[in-house]
Amino acid sequence: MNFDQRKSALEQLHTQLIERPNTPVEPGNGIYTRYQHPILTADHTPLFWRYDLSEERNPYLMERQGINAAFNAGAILWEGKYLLAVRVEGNDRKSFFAIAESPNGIDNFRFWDYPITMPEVGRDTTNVYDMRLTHHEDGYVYGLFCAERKDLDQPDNLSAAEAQCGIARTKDLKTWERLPDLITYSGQQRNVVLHPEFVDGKYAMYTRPQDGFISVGSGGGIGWGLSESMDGAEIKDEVIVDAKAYHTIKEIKNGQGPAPLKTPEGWIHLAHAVRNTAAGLRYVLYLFVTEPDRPWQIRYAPAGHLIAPQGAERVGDVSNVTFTNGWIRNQQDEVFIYYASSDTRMHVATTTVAQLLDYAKHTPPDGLTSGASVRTRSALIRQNLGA
Ligand code: M1P
Repeated sequence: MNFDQRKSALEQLHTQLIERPNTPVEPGNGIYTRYQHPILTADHTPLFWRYDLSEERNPYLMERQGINAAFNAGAILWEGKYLLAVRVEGNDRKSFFAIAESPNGIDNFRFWDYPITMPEVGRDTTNVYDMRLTHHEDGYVYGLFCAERKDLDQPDNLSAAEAQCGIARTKDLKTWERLPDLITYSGQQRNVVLHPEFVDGKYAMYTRPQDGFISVGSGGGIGWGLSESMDGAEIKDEVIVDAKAYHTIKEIKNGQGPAPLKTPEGWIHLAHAVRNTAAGLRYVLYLFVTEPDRPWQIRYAPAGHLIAPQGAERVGDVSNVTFTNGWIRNQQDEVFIYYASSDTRMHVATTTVAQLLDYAKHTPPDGLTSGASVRTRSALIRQNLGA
């Protein structure tokens, strides 16, 4: 193939991939509907991000700056479009954020021409990832994300890093104002999410205190705290909303997904939970509902996972992982759950506010023993068999 033939073959494949319709996988489990294809992969990124398209400079039409993965996306409904703030990871292992837009939320996701240029504050960030978007009632869209830097106290340990919560805000999703990182008194922070409303006149955040970079140590659980401001945000006191627990899906750690959805029956939360196995960590998604006036108090906590990696989702750069930091509720109260599989690609599952509340209210909570699980299952069987 000569240069022009290769270029047009690449363009054709790329267009086919982006315009490929996504079809629901029926009948599903009644809680949500999965879709046949991932909605975003590394191959969805524009060719002009990866190739030098000049024959003079790049006669072999080589990929000059490869993309490794597109995953862990924040989400927002913006001017009628479904927008994802995607964690795009280059072959150099560095992540950055880029907006991809779809007319219907399930297919035809197309990246904007340029990734987000995120300003720096303080010491330069080595890596940024997992942005949660919150359209706050103060008028700004906030992006809270993990800001990772080398741990300077351990110069000889090249894996020693520090995770803190980076904060940026925007009014158009194009130009971002970086604000100082969140200050807490819990060592490190990942999975911090801004609540969309003021609470007692203050900004409220879900946190995830942790002792180290990977291991949460004695920290962990989804925390909650208030800050007077987002420009110099500081949480002095954290309370735990949802603790990790022995022999549950969240035995090792857990973390808030996107900002919760407000309903008259409470705030619907989506989160990830991690447990250890002989094959390594297993990440699943779960749901809980907190009280309408006290978003830090759990009202309904269905047992177990809502979404776990299935089939091809189970394999990737970090296998056996589902992770979420974005969902969209549209004007019809349909909910688009955006989740990543195995730190590699993005998927969507669709449902409604009504279905999620029904699931939360009617799925038994975790009884914490096999005996308790048999009792709730036998009650269901008796109802169905009429005995
Ligand atoms: O590799 C799985 C996930 O690991 C981390 O999440 P957490 O701190 O909650 O365990 C993050 O690096 C996340 O991006 C990643 O998907």
